[in-house]
Formats: sequence, C-alpha cells, structure tokens
Amino acid sequence: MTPTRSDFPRDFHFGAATSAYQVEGAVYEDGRGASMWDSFAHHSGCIADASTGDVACDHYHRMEDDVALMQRLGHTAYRFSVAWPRVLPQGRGEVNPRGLDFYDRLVDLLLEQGIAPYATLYHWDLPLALHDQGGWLQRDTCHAFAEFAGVVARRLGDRVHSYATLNEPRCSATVGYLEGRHAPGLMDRRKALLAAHHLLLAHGLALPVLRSFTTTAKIGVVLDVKPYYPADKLAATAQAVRRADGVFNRWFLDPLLLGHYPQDIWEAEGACVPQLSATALEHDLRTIAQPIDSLGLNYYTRGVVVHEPTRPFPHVREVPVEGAQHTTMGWEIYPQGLYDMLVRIARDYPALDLFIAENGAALRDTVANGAVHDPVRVQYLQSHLGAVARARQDGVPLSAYIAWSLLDNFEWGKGYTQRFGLCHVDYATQVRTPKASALWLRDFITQQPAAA
Ligand code: IFM
Repeated sequence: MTPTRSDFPRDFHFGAATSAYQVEGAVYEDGRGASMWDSFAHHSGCIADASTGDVACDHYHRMEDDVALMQRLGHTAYRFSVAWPRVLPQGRGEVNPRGLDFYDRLVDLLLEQGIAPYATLYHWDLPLALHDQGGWLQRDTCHAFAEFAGVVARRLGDRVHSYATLNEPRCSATVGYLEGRHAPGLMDRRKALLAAHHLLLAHGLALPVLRSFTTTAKIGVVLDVKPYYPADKLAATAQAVRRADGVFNRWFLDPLLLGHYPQDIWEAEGACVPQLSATALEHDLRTIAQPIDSLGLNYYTRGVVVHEPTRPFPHVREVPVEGAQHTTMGWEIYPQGLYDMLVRIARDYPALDLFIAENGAALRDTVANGAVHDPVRVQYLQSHLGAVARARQDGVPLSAYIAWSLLDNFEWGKGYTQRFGLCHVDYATQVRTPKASALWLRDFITQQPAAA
C-alpha cells in the first residue's frame, strides 16, 4: 500500500531518533563521567574503523541547530536518550547540574518548536563506575537505574511526552554479554541472561519512580523486534522458528507484558537461566510486569531460518534470501515483516499503545552538488510507513513513526562506516545535509492533509 498522510490521524507523531553516545560527543565536558562505551570504544579493538564517540556529531554543542533542523523537516517528535554519566558521573550519588541542564534546554527548545520529546533513559551508556562494580551482572545496578530515572524525571517531569526506561534490552544483553561485539564485550550465556533479567528488573523498579514525577507522560520501554520465517517446510524448521522467536522476541515481551518468561525457552536454557528461588523470581516478575502506557518497537529486518543442531541454543541458522535487497548492514529490506510483527504483537499482547521508535536503513550515501540522492531510503520509508498504515487500518493501536536516525552517527561496533541518517553528516566539518529521503518525509508529513 502506498501510504498518504491521510492514513494517519492529525495527532500521529512523525520524527526521528538518536542516542546520546552516538551523537553528542563532548565526552570530557561539563562534568560528564565516563561510560562503559567510552572505555570499550577506546580499548577493545572492536570498533570497525577504530573510532570513538568522543566527538560524534557534536550534537552537544549544536543542539539548537539540530532542533531547528528537525523543525524545518516537519518533525513533530524527537526521540533522544539521556546520558546517565552526564547526569550522574559516578552512576549514583552526586548529580551533575550541567548535565541535567543540557536535557532541560533540549526539552524546552523542542516544545517551543512544537516537537514532542520522547526521552529514553538507558541507551547503553552505563556509567563506567557502575560497570567497574559489576554493571548489569549486579542487582544493585537496577536500584541505581531507578535512582537515575528519578533524577531525570524530577527535572523534566510532564514536559516530556514519553519516557522509555530502556532501549533494546535484548541488544544490551545479547550483543554485549553473549556475542561480545558491544560493551562490555563478554561472551557468556549465563551472564547474558542475568544481565537481561537485571535490565528488565531495572525497568520495573524505575516505573513507579517515573510515575511519581509525572501524571501526563506516557511511560514504557523500547524493544527491538524481529520476525522469523521458515526457509522450508520441514517440521524441524518450524521448531527452529519458534525457538528463534522465543530467544529474540518472547524472552523480553513475555516477562514485560505477561509476567513470565516463555516456558519453552526457560526449560531449554537449562542452567543458564538466572538462579533465583521461585519466590524471588515471582517477586521480580511482578515488578517487571507492572503496567506500561506504551511500547516502542524498533524494526529493521526479518530472519529466515533453518534448524542447525551444531550451533549453540537456539540451534538456528539464518539463510540468505535470494533476490532480496539489503542495506549496508547486510539486513534484508522487508516491510511486510513490520506489518506481521505489529499485528502479532497487538494480538498476543492486547490493549497496549504501540509506536515505532526506530526504523531505517544504512546505505552508501554521498553528497554531490550539495544534495544526497538516496532513492532506496525513500522507498524504504514509504514501504515501511505503508506497513504501519496497513496495520493501523487492521486495528493495531499505533501513535507514532520515529525513523532511525536524524543524523548519520556512531554505529557502535561499526563506528562511522554506516550511514543511517535522514541527514548526512560530514564528520570533518559537521555540516548536516538533509538527504532526499528527509525531504520526502518532510513533504509526506507536511504537504498532505491529515485524517480528522
Ligand atoms: O544504531 C542502532 C541504535 O542505537 C539501536 N537500534 C539499532 C540502530 C541501528 O543498528
């Protein structure tokens, strides 16, 4: 379906997202403490182009201009993250007022421009001081996170449209503690599942704290979701699909929204699951599953899989899809997967407001004559907005579409080699050039009538 603005209600938000470490830079300024990503980028040797987030998009110094850019692009929402070590340099205890001032100013500027602030509290930049005490393997980090959430919400309060506790706890736990490609660079299944549990618990502990400082903001969490499909008709493949979905999606959706871990995966993980007494687990799950107002979903691609017994649990292998189009991340472009995922989540976890918190494509973008021609991204945005419009028509409650990303930025282990931005960033000069896709999205948002 080719979407039009009139497929979306007037109050539907359109915008773009970033995260603190990926765009802010200014890592040594105004009292910011170090995060585990500062240390990982500088010392692990795991960043593709040996870069760091030290300067990134220099957004910390260019925030006013970047907000003006969003306004020119017609955005009505901006999703950003608050750098925990900028606000609490040691992770807990003494607050750094200059750090908090930055987000305070950002929120005011957004509101002046009619842009709804969507704040994420944890987008992977754990304060190094807490990492040194065990990070997400330590239960106490969950309490430190709840304190941090309180410090931020006390200051930003009702001015924020929506608070997300965490961005992609799956990615934090799996890529950071099992695959070792992200900070803190560990490769241990037990630790990954423990980190995942603590991240979820941190979310749960933060919820009442956030609620105590706002009556109007929507409070929730952002998950990365990926639908899996069978590569063939074998029964073993169908089971592999179920396991892949269990590990990637249900392991996070079920505890947050149903109050239990998926039984099939819990049993299959055996001794790797968090070692808690039944009473302690039940208590944690009650904390984790407190009601939320909205769930943000990050969607990029799908997985087509077969059963692969030689691989560690979940014993699956993704197979390439012939003829498919891919981004420079190697991710297949598959908008139908977004529709399928939305319909499935609305069916399995009903009565929950959903929004797209990230969706985008990394491509080989270059500036020529002051412009960036990126027809593949235009097509990507159009087809994924079409999937969102179709899901809405079919009854899925969706309130925003937020693209990843406003700017090209530091793509974690891939450094600056991947360009996801609606706006191209020349890292030598920090010049931002809206790509053709940004202008297409601007026209989509502003030049067509909205539904009533
Ligand atoms: O850049 C990341 C972002 O930080 C989290 N979601 C996926 C994006 C693209 O990999």
